[in-house]
Amino acid sequence: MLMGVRCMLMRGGTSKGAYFLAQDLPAVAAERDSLLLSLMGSPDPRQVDGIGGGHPLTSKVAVVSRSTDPDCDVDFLFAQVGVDKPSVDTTPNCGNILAAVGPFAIERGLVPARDGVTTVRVRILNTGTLSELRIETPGGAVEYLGEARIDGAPGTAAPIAIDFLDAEGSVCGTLLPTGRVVDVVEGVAVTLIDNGMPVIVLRASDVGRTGHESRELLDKDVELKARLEAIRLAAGPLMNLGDVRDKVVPKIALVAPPRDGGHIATRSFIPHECHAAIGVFAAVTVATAAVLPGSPASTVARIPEGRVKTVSVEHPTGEFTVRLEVDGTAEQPVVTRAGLLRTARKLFDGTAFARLPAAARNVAAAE
Ligand code: NQM
Repeated sequence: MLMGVRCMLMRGGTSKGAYFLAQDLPAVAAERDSLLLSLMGSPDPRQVDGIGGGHPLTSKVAVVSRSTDPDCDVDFLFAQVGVDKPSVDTTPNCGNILAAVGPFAIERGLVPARDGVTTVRVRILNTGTLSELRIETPGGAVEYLGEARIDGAPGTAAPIAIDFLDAEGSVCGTLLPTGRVVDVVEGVAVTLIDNGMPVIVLRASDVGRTGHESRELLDKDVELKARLEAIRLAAGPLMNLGDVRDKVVPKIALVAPPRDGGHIATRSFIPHECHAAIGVFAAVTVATAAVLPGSPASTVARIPEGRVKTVSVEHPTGEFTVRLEVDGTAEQPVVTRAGLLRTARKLFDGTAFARLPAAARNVAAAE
């Protein structure tokens, strides 16, 4: 038996996902997850029997509802659906999928659109992080087309400005879970940091790479991947994440001196495949690591002066600009707000079909 679920397919930044209203999915997490696995076609490297795109960046889900927090408009639960594993991980944030939550909430009538620009305040349930999205809504309808360009997504589209108000320690509890700017893990100097995403930041040169290699080359680099996974497994408990063998966090960012006019170069792993660009929260977190004096990232970055810093993070398909507002002292800077620009697009709206899980089939048959 097949089960139809109302679903909107959207590009959010450099990712693509299936967007659902929470009320259209089972309330029990285990039932919801088995439904999502079937809808996306997991586990299967090609996700051919579902609507997933066969890659972590296109195997994502957003579950959206009116917020129960009077300070927010909507609640957003992000789910990373495994491609070749039957996993649904709601531990991390996803700032790319977040970008399309604003348009989706307006399209589904959760937030009334103003004539001009509509601000949508989103609480990310995975981590409790608050964000503010500004969506172009001329005449009270979402405008997807426009002139904004983000590297990693083709063409141009209407801009979506996003501000994060409190991303620090989103999953690890504090910005620097070990209390240190530098730790040595498996013989490599790293910063273990979470400003929206738990990330292990290390110099590419410390693992014998330039940090300017292509994504394809790095994805084939079996020796590097084994070394990074050993670092990740050792870092997990230090970051308050426990055994991370089956978790998608922490991610890993190799950093290097900038080469294309930016402030720092990155190659990030999410965590086993090299990202085509860089995740939103990963970019914010790497930029934050780069402003901390003495961190491995600070030794390769060229960070601009001033309290408000516009940091251009280079990645395999271009750059990602993060605006950081920094307080504190020169020795101990504190990032108080992070802002950035994304775009999003509605791709498809309709009904997605899942194979009804065995348990639900029995209930349906008995009715
Ligand atoms: O870091 C990739 C992406 C992401 C997550 C990943 C993201 C983020 O590019 O906020 O956006 O790290 O799996 O969508």
